[in-house]
Amino acid sequence: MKLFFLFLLGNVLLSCVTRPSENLSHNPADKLFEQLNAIKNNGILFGHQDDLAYGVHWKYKEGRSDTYETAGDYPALFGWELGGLELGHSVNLDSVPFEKMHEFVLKGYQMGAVITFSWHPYSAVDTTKSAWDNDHKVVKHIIPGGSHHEVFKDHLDKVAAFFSSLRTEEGQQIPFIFRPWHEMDGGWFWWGSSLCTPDEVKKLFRFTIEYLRNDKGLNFLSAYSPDNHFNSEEEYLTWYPGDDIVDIVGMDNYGDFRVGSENLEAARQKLEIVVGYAEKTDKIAAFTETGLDRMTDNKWFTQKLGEAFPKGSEAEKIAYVMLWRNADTTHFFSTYPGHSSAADFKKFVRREKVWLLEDWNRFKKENKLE
Ligand code: BMA
Repeated sequence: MKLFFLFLLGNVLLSCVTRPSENLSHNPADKLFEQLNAIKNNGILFGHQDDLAYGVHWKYKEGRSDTYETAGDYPALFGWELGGLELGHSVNLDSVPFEKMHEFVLKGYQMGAVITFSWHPYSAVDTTKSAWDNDHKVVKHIIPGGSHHEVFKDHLDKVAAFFSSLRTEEGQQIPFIFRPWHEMDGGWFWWGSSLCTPDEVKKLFRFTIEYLRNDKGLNFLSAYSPDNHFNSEEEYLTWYPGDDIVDIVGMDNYGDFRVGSENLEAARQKLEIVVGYAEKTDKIAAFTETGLDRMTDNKWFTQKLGEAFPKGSEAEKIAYVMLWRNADTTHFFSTYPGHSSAADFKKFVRREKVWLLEDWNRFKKENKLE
């Protein structure tokens, strides 16, 4: 009898900490939200842009990954870039063929990883101008009512077609995060603070998400990610398009990690603003982009990056941190095998709450989140 009660008690306790898979949403994007939401306080996914496509000394070699070859496991999140897709190009602005990206996305999803997309689109007003054109106003011409709104819609149609093609063999839509109009608080993009008003950016963001969701029937998570130019929640929300549009609140931040002028305390406080807002509004908080170009600090991972979300801090409630791409020896933001920061990277990803793919998959399995 005693044993029976113990058994019952055990089951009751277990049902409190785990949730049966049947309770998970059937909609892939909602399920991804539930998975990411469950990480809060438990772990932080390590992500890397273009990780499966190329690394510092290689390109398009099946199974290769600078992260895997340095630390023995793949990232738990893969970032991909869409720039060029809107013009019908077959390769993105970093020469990644969209056909290959399609394969990598499928593969990453099958491995259990989270997929996120950034977008550095060409201007719909003058398609010879890249995302970094900060001399010509674009946003006011492409939002509803603008002279180039229809051209912009055509660009979005191309993005929608690509997103819609991301399906498993059974035809199920692969869930993903879309993070458009990032770093709008900086002055380097045509959608940045030097060329448009917060209201115009909000309109652009809203139109983009609503068009893809309502007109194109796509289901995905959206992410809002200004750069680091804010010191309060109010400033953080300057460009925010609305709680009904956004699922993930994030921040890109390279500036507070620049060697010689680091401000890790500021980086932590900004992450805490993001986490605080996510907590209030039931969103997911994330560190959407960071890294150190050429990784000129061998202890950067544990002593700089890790210090922006120290153990036990509120900042540690972010669901993921994504490092920018490893293009070649002159332009790389993470580590690679043989690099002088490799040992420190291994140490960083061994930190209890920093998760590569195996940790993430184990967590999902143990908590019936698959
Ligand atoms: C930037 C750099 C560029 C790249 C762009 C889009 O930060 O890495 O080389 O073209 O991102 O991926």
